[in-house]
Amino acid sequence: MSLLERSLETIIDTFHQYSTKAGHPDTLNKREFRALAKTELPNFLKCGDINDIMEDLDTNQDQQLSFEEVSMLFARLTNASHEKMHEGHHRGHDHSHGPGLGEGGQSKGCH
Ligand SMILES: [Ca+2]
Ligand SMILES: [Zn+2]
Repeated sequence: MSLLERSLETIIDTFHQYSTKAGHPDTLNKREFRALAKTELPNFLKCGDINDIMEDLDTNQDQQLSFEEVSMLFARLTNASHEKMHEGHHRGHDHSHGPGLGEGGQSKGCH
């Protein structure tokens, strides 16, 4: 598999590592989502936002996050990181990137 394909499967594997901890094995409850966010997204997600983010992602409001629901977050974070890379960096023919969310040390995570 290519690096990109492996990266996409890593997202699925990581989701399942947390979704299988309690309750329904294929959804994240609040606790599982908090654990995933803290451990796996310490640089990309700011601490205080986790409850709001979960509410926002839970589009069918069943207090559980399906893979489909949480995949919106991964898409948004990827996009936000690319936007960050372009702060002060051109998008044109001299296209270049600064640090993304992970490298920029946007937050120190929360423990
Ligand atoms: Ca849901
Ligand atoms: Zn770019």
